[in-house]
Amino acid sequence: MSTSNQKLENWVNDIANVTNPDSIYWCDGTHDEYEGFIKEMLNTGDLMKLNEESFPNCYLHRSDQSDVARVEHLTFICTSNQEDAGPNNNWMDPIEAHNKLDTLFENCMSGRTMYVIPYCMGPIDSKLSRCGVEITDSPYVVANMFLMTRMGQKALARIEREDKFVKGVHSIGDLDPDKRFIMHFPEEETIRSIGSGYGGNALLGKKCHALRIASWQALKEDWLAEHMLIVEIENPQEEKFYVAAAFPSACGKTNLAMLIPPEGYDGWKVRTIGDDIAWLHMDDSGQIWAINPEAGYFGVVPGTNEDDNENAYQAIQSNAIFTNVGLTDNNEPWWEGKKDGNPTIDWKGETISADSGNVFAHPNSRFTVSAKNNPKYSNLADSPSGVPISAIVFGGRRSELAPLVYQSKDWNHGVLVGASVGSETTAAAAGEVGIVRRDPMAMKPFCGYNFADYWTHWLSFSSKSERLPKIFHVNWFRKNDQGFIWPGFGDNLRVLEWIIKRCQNQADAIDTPIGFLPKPEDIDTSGLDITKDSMEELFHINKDQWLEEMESIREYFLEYGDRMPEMLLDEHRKVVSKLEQSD
Ligand code: GTP
Ligand code: SPV
Ligand code: MN
Repeated sequence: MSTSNQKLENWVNDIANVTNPDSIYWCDGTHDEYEGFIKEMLNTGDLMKLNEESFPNCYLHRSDQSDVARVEHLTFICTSNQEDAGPNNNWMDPIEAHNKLDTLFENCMSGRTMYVIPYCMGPIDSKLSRCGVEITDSPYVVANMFLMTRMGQKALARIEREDKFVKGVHSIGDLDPDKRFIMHFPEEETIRSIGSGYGGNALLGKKCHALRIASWQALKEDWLAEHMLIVEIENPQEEKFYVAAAFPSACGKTNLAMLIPPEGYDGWKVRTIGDDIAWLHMDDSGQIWAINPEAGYFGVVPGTNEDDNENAYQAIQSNAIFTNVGLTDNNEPWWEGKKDGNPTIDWKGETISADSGNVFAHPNSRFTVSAKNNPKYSNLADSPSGVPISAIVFGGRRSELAPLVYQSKDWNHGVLVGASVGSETTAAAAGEVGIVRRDPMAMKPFCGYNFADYWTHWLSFSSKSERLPKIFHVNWFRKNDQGFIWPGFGDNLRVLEWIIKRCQNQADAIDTPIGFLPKPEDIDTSGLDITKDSMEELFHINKDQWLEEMESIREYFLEYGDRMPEMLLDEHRKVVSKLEQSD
């Protein structure tokens, strides 16, 4: 196979001339092809077959031990003007970046096959979808892209029709962390990634294209590319609602997207549209619609079990690729939080004992599965027009401060709520874990341009529509000395219920300086083992702590200088003055 599109053909040849592969292979996206790649990787040792009886068609991949997470310090946005990348991004001059990369990519594929993956982010026949082509020398990347995107012949046909695609080149290089770079050229709509085979660094359709490049395109074309799950919630009256929620990496998106209603919530149905990325577009009537550009999940494995997240657990029983989990004595995958099995080998392949303190799965170990594996997959995930969004929810991992849920006063205040998200860092990115950092809209690692311009773009929607989604903030992670106060997982539906009722004007609220809080009786806690005191603790607003938080947000905003939208600073001042006046 090759292509009738001259631009694509020329580009592939240009890359081949630099990288010098032994051969070029165009992926057609068929199941047979996938099976072929799996077989090849079993031969090379890139994959190991897991217990065929209990985990049919499941495989284990062990990544290089220095290559287990996204690397934000090696991720760059290369715009001609540094200001356009903003203080939120590492920046490199595009000419300097290209020079550096040209040296690194020279002959990097010699002795290897170069795979060409045409892919479509979003339903193949949706006008909201965008195509790309990833060139890679990693069969593991091809197999993951097969499970997670719509790739192959149909995508190529669309690219040939549209004559437009994002260009991504990836090579594992020699996996040397000192020669690892994930570079984005939004003005050229190109991505170059070298030295890592892992997740968001290497599966270029995901964070590199669908967020960093797409957020830039969305700015130019007046839409939004966000780090959001999309969940469908049907109430007992059979009314359906669609909620989009942005939480930082490893803060609960996949879990919320696959939620199972708790006991007592008879008649409620929850289905998944997407678990990580949403593209939001406004129609002529002012309604926001969302598509999930992905077709599969690259999910956090640790903590996945039949009690907390049965849908995800079911989804990974067959046809899954596991990356960096441990193994049991009968060759099943094993991870912390799994209820059964006798683990003996850790993610590095070393035999260790199950003594306390020993960890078998890497904290950022992941599963890759097609979205169709999810028992609660919604067919509307394939709908070309997407789904209408009623509510946007922001959240973070905050052991203190942020209440279980609150609602913004209006859209502009909601933009402040999103821009103010802070969250404790997790293992999803290399670096220290558990430190609160500002992660506006959960997009700190993913916004392909200056956050100040991004907030201005968000604010611009307020004048465009009377039908904007309501904006909320949640925190499942507030702690006391016994650990998490809120049970979380399925019980988060109790909070979503209030959110939906607010969208329908069916629930009251308490007006506070930080936003609208539920009345205590409006969060249904029946059947829950939680005291009234704990509920009060979950909603407690500590004025001094909040004033401190607002001050740290103000200081953060100052980093954005002149580009900072005055409207957002106004929203900030309003909250501070209301806090100061409160008792
Ligand atoms: P990325 O794929 O990195 O973007 O992560 P994500 O936002 O999809 O996070 P995910 O749903 O995979 O959850 C990450 C971790 O948070 C897992 O270990 C979960 O067990 C835990 N978690 C998710 N939801 C809850 C919750 O409601 N309460 C508590 N306490 N933990 C949760
Ligand atoms: C995240 O880190 O937000 C992920 C995993 O979803 S990765 O694909 O590595 O970005
Ligand atoms: Mn993510």
